[in-house]
Amino acid sequence: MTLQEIEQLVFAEIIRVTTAKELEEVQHTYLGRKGHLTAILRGLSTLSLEEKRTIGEQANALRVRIETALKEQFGKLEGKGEEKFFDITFPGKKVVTGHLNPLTLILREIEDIFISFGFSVVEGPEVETEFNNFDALNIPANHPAREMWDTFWLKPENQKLLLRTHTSPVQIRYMMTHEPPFRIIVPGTTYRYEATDARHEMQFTQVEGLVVGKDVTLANFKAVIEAFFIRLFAQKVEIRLRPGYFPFVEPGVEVDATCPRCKKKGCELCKFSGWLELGGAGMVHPNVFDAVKYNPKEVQGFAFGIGAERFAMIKYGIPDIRLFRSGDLRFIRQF
Ligand code: FA5
Repeated sequence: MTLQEIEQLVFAEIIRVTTAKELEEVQHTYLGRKGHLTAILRGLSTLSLEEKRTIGEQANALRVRIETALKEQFGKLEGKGEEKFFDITFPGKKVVTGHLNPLTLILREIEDIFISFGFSVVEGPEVETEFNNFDALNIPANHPAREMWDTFWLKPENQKLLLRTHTSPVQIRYMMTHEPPFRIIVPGTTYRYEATDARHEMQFTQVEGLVVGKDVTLANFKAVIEAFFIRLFAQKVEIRLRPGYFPFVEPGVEVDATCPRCKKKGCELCKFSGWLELGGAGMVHPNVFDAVKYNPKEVQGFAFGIGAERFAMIKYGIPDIRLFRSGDLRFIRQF
């Protein structure tokens, strides 16, 4: 077949076919291994240099046009002529969805509960100044209380920047830019340079609370934390306040709640004491109010700081805090 004959036939055939299978046959007839155009292209080597150039050029141009026409027609015929069978009883494909880390779940729940109590959710930076993390919180340099928080200092050391050891510096940031009365919680990541075990991580999460206004008392705090705990664990609990020392509160307390698992009978979770330690709290120290230029004679406030992983461990029965950031999908998929 000559190039002219091919050109006359092939395009008509491409348009005439009605199924993809027929079109494949046309493709095979002209462009297949033994196709008409392939034969001409293969025969080029036997021609003179002049013929090679002119015929070669024409043959290649024709091949491109045929391929374009085939492509277009394949597009039009897609699916035509094939019998379509749809089995409506065939089980659907399961859509694989991701899971939220239990830490995210507990933080959302904690935030929702406090929002329903009229609190606002506030955030602060994880890299803090020494002033906000320590000095303004009544923990001056060389004060032994600094040893309560093993700190990651950032270089260069003369800038006195650090990874916050607690969420309490956000108290300072917020009070310096807002006037009382207010109620806030501050969820956030915190860091301590300490050995890890089943209950301690170098990177963990705290939720700070701060309420400042006129006539705010520790009794208000006890009522709020009790209502919060009842909502989170959907059961009645008792709250116990023990004296505790934090330089930025006076008086300071350690907050315990009756163990939601054994209900005070004693179990592994509460180390057979019937009580679980939730965090620290107290009445904002006058020195802290001084640092943020509030008048301690006019306003009072309570503050608290609780460990979020601790709540998730209690609520979901997680035995080891290191699982949260392990990246182990077998852990995450359980939630
Ligand atoms: C504080 O960090 C105070 N800022 C809390 C506070 C705020 C007191 C406001 C008074 C007023 P503490 O170091 O105890 O306190 O930490 C509070 C909670 O954080 C602990 O009860 C614990 O649940 C959690 N936590 C502390 N260190 C770790 C750690 N290494 N890994 C996991 N959770 C921790």
